[in-house]
Amino acid sequence: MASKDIQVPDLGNFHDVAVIDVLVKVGDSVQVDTPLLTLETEKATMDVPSPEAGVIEALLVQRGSHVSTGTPIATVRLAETAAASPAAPAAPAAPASAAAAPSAAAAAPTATGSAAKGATAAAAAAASAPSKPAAPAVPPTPAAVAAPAQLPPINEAGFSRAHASPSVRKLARELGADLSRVRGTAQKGRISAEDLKAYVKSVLTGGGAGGAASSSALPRVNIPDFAQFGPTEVKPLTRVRRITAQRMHASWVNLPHVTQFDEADITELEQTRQTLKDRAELAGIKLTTLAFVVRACVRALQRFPDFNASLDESGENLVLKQYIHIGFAADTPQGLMVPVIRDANRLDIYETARALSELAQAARTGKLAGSQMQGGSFTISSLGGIGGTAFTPIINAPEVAILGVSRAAMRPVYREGGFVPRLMLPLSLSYDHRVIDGAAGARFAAYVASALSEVSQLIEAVP
Ligand code: CAO
Repeated sequence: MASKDIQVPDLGNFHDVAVIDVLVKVGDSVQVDTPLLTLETEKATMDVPSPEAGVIEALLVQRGSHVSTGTPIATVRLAETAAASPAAPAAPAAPASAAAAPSAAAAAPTATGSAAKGATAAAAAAASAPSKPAAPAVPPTPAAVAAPAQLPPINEAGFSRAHASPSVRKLARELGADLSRVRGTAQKGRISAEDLKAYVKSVLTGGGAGGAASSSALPRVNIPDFAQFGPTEVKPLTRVRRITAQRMHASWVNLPHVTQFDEADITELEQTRQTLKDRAELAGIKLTTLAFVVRACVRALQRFPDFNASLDESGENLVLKQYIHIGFAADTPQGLMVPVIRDANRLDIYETARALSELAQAARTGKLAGSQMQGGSFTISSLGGIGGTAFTPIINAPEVAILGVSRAAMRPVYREGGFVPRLMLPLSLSYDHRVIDGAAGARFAAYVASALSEVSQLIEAVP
């Protein structure tokens, strides 16, 4: 009996398409049109059917591989009858759902409810995406007919990041459901088929678009196919960046931010720092401006305890913390990390400086333990070593405030009838306006500025 290599049929302009499922294994008997693989493009999933009948002798791709037109998929030992009449390569199955082409669906608002309309949507998809192959004008599957126009369009970036198995991803494509909106309840937050069905049901029964992303009913940003404008390269976000993105977004949409700007005269502070720096260096300590800022914040948090607090789950109580754990943003090769100096109120200026450099070093070398990034009650984001005159930091929720520090610069300051050169440090305090009033925000920032200008209090021993 002869054997034959089965290849990926013509995929039009699609290249390097992801194999999200391999549907057969070595030894399986297949008929003509038995699905062999499921592929997932940006717009749809599609099954690749076998053009031959026979037995799978070898599999040449695996889940997670990327294939293009002509890539060998499997070797099939041909059944005798089939061997006598070689079949033409089969076209891939139709994209599972017209709704899986969100931009096209949006461009064809009448495309709902019937097979004919579904086909119109598929044609519209082809028309609106000239760089993609035309979607076959075939009636959509029952699932596609059932897919309602009310389901929000698929956000491709979010969909590809969603934690779900290939079969659930496939089902989501068939239903035209955006996985990034579905809350996963399986192990480690994985989205199960039940989660997906519950989400779709909730939307169809008028429960809203559901899911974490849509509970705030935010309009989605439409992501076009950038390749139509020129060459592109896809670079996956690092794990740290993905976590940062999620947290920043959660804070940005949940906390009403106000940023209060102020500036501190650190002329004396810098003179003192220069005199203490060499002594600190002998003890292996790098005494930077930031250590003084941490000390000033400790004093301000002791004076204004509402800034060292969090709203509880109900949003109706303020949890005042009896400890002062100060986080600071550190720029690392892996991305932004926020190590926490525990009990910063118990550390003097040298201990604070040592804690800063040890934690920053651990963060940069990937040696920071998870526990060293937890429990912060207030955060400082210092870009002073880099530059800038001001910025609006995003609060490290559930904390209620964050202090941004920009680069100190010598500036002419008008005092007692004349201009004098002073070293001025720009401060940007962002606070949660649900908890902190504008006047309190201004007082806190002014207090930090004044504490920084009274350096003797920052370097005195901690009781
Ligand atoms: N103005 C002027 N000079 C400053 C300064 C400021 N605001 N802050 C620090 N400097 C000086 C330091 O005093 C030091 O001077 P010397 O060499 O004379 O001692 C020099 O700049 C370098 O300091 P550094 O950056 O090495 O150390 P640091 O303690 O100031 O900061 C750390 C440590 C980890 C915060 C910093 O390295 C870092 O990663 N910054 C980026 C934080 C970030 O990405 N924030 C954005 C987060 S998104 O909101």
